Amino acid sequence: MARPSLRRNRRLLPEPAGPATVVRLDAKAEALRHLREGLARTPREIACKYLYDDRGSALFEKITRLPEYYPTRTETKLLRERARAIVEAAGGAALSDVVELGSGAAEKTVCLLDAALAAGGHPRYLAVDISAHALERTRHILAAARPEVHVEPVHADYTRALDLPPRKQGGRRLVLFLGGTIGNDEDAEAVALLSRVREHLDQGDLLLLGANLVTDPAAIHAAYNDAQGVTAEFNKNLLRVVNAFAGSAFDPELFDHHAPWIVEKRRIEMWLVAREPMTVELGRIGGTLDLRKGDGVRTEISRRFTRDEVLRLIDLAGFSPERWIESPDGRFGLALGLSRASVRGLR
Ligand code: SAH
Ligand code: AVI
Repeated sequence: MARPSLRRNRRLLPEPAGPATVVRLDAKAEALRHLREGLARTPREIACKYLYDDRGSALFEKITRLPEYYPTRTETKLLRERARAIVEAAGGAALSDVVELGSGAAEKTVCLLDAALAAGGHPRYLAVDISAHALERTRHILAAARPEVHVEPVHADYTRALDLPPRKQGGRRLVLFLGGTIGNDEDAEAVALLSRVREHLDQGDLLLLGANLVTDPAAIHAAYNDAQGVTAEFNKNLLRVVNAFAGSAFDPELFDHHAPWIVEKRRIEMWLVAREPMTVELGRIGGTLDLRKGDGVRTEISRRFTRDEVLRLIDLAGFSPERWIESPDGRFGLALGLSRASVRGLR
């Protein structure tokens, strides 16, 4: 595959008006720079966090209900069956903060919150997500279903910074990172993120990490190539998000969804592949992107782990493995880690 030309254009961002705007513009300038760098890289890449605008979040929810998409069903069942034991290990009534990264619609979090309430606790729930739509849904669902739980939405990109409200005095914190979202990162990013999480924890606080495990490649492939084409739509929607954000002119209909299982890397990769030669105006990203027919942009990796790989990741980030819970079909695992004083880091 030949590299595309990525000609720079030096159009400037509008001048910042005041301190709050400066922060927002910094974030925007940084995002435009990342997009520019990603499209110039081999392979070309757009970060998967851009999949989740309002429409993308709604499409993801639809994916979780597809017959082919097994991870959500498998993890939900595990959590329902083991919620009591997890909450007991996390302090029972002393569990005062449940923090969830990439909370989505938080549908499966309810069973953990229920177990904490049943143990006599009154946990606050901090839902961290890049999608305002997903956070609003969470607030709605929980306000109706569990009015006794105080929900605090934290609208943030956890790859940039993780600002959490101060913890409640005296209680324990449990951080949830579910859905197998850890598999959307390479090791270095995953360890960096979990290490940042640990900075918000005291010794004895816990992390519950959900991870997709290595299983039958046909089942994995089907989960990302569903018959109804919802995943294809979810993938193409990313180009609409980038257009809206950066003023670029990608035409999603000129791309095919491609999601192969990469055996040697034990991961699905999602790509958008050009159906015909094109030159795309990149708007505020700068310049244009030349693609030939068959050229692709990678939009997500979704890894499958072994148990030992998951335990190693949490260990490197400063969590001592406490418990491993695996689905009977071996497709999904939950690692419960206890926050330690020290981080090993990835060497
Ligand atoms: N935990 C839910 C949702 C998983 S989908 C589940 O298990 O079903 C991944 C979620 O992470 C989405 O809600 C998405 O909006 C959020 N997300 C992805 N990248 C993010 C980032 N960089 N910062 C914050 N949230 C992010
Ligand atoms: C959020 N994440 C764990 C999903 C996954 O399976 O990697 C996102 C997704 N991509 C395509 N389908 C679902």
